[in-house]
Amino acid sequence: MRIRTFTARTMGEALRQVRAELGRDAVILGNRDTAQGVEVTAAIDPEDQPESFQVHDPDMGRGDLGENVLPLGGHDDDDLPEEAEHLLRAVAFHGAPIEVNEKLCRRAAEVNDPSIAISLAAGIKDVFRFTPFGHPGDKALVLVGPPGAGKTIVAAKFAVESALSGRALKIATTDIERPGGEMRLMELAEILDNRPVRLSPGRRLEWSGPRIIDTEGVNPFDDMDMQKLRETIEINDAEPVLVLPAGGDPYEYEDIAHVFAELGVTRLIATRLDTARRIGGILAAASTGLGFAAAGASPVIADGLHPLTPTGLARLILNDPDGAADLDEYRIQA
Ligand SMILES: Nc1nc2c(ncn2[C@@H]2O[C@H](COP(=O)(O)OP(=O)(O)OP(=O)(O)O)[C@@H](O)[C@H]2O)c(=O)[nH]1
Ligand SMILES: [Mg+2]
Repeated sequence: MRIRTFTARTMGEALRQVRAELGRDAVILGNRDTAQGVEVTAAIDPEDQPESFQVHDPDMGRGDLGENVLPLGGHDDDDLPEEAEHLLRAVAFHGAPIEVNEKLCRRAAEVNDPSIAISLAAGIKDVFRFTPFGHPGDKALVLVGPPGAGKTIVAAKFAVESALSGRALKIATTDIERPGGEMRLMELAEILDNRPVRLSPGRRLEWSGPRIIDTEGVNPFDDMDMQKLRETIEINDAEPVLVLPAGGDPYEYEDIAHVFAELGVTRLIATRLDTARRIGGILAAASTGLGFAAAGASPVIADGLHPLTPTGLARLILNDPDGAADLDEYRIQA
């Protein structure tokens, strides 16, 4: 299996180059705009390459294919052609930025374990950070993110977890101006006997133990929205945690991650992993440096949150049907 990058003025031109040089079976790993036009990265199993481009001597012809060529499957080129193909297609499917896909596949190729999940997990460890929640400290967490990301459900899941474990956790919400904003939390509070504090944005929650503040959905590109959030974070001396639903546009999510990083966000909770087929957006956001703190894979509050590990993420990327089941085995302790 080989990976090669093509640059051209237009996408059509680049795809013609891919077709001409690698043949019809080439797998497109990704593309990005460049100053010159567009860059497309494609991969091919040498057996599927047109005759004129087949390289029979592994050391010969590599130069012909350019510096960006890399073998997947070891030095005798194709120990695992099927697995390599599966890996490339699975990674490309999610639509993460090309640099991320390339890094994941290069490292996986180096590791070349008989299990592609293990090879991919090694790539994942290199590219992403994993920063699970430890024992609840006295610091406040502020859940931030775009509208509808799952912030309130995450807060509710933490509340349920704390009720189950018997550890006190104060919940507050600044989503008090929008009709119905805090309704779900309030309903839950009745059941849990843990009434959330209605907190005006930019005000301090007077509570010294572990606490979580749910916030209203914001437009990440609106300075006033972000300033209001900044005030809430600063006055509460809190750690902002980004909540992002899987399934969003990778480039949009990269931008969103950068904007929230300016607020002090260093980790994220990925939600809706149960409903999204493509997690390239989440991968793109995390590739900017945000650590994976936890995952949400159900709208049902009682299902709780789950830790995300390199192997779990690898299985999700590989669309392993047992991957989602993996997430169900563990629960975050609030
Ligand atoms: N399937 C699924 N649905 C989820 C998950 N997390 C949240 N949801 C649903 O996503 C929708 C939005 O969730 P909320 O928690 O209200 O999102 P929010 O970020 O608080 O939204 P705003 O406060 O309006 O910004 C709801 O219908 C939730 O039930 C998840 O992990 N899986
Ligand atoms: Mg909400």
